[in-house]
Amino acid sequence: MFQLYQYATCPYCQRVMGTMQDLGLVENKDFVLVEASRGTPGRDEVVSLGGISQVPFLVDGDTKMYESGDIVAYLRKKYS
Ligand SMILES: N[C@@H](CCC(=O)N[C@@H](CS)C(=O)NCC(=O)O)C(=O)O
Repeated sequence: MFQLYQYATCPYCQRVMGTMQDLGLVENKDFVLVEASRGTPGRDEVVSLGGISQVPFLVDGDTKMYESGDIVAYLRKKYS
């Protein structure tokens, strides 16, 4: 199960979540969404885990990734 740090109105997050939907991934089975708009504990976790205050941010075990395009490619490769 991977974690996606995101917030609803972020277009880059929406792009990643659209891909997750296309791939048929199921919340709380395949992934957990973590609210990470500015000023939230989730955003603090993003900075502490990845070093940059930016979303979307994916954590899948030891894999930590920013950049929606990279995340989309990673998920398509893993789940297609
Ligand atoms: N190139 C990045 C852009 C991501 C990005 O700009 N995310 C915005 C939110 S939509 C962000 O985290 N901005 C910094 C902030 O909210 O503090 C991607 O494709 O993921």
